[in-house]
Amino acid sequence: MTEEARTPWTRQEFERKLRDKERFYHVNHEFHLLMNSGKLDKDAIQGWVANRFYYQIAIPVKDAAILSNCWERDVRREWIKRILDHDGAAGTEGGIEAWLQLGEAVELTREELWSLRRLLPGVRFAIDAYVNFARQQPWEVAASSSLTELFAPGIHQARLDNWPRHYPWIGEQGYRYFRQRLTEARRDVAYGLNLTLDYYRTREQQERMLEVLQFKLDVLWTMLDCMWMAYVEKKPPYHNVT
Ligand code: AHQ
Repeated sequence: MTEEARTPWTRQEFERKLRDKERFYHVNHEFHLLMNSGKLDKDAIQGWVANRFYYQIAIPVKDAAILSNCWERDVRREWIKRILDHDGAAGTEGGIEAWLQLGEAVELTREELWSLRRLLPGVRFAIDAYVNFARQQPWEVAASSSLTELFAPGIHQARLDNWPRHYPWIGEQGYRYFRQRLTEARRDVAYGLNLTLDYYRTREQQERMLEVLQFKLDVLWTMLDCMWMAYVEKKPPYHNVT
């Protein structure tokens, strides 16, 4: 191996390598391209909201898994904010409640979301893989896998910009989650990026982080592959044998 290939990237080079993975972010998946150009039908929008509900309720469990492996009080004091952002805390209802309101805004009931009746097997497997990754990996590695949110502010803004004119039937209360996530994601990324740039020191560790980020990008992309089959191709699992 050449000397260059063993030399650690500078913080700036390392951050650039992370950000260079943006093209793999699921905002570029054809399901999102159809969504943000108004080409999904109501069933597809409802299916996306119902399947993403499982992701939303999994995030606090994932973050609690990270906390359970972390012995650093200062890190826990910061990371616990992510759980409260979703579960709610004194005076704020939280992101899960906001997503339930998104469900009602697309004409699903809260009971339907909680029932997980619409949850596709492949979406469940992808999300469970992410939760189990957080349980099994060192807390720093699991924490750094949240950095797909480097690319998230744009995706929430795209929904706020495009949905009202493409999907006028969606109730106004449905946009609350995306608005609050814009600020929360930026705070989370600032902390998660700094932690990541500090933790991965050697070139080998830095290359490993690129693999960790790709794993999480794969989780998000695979979720939409499953939703494409079910809600665009109209070929959900077992469609031809039931
Ligand atoms: O709403 C999202 C959210 O709360 C989180 C937490 C974070 C993590 O810990 O992995 N990732 C994430 C994401 C959220 N929304 C997704 C979307 O497309 O609406 C994006 C997703 C992410 O980028 O990982």
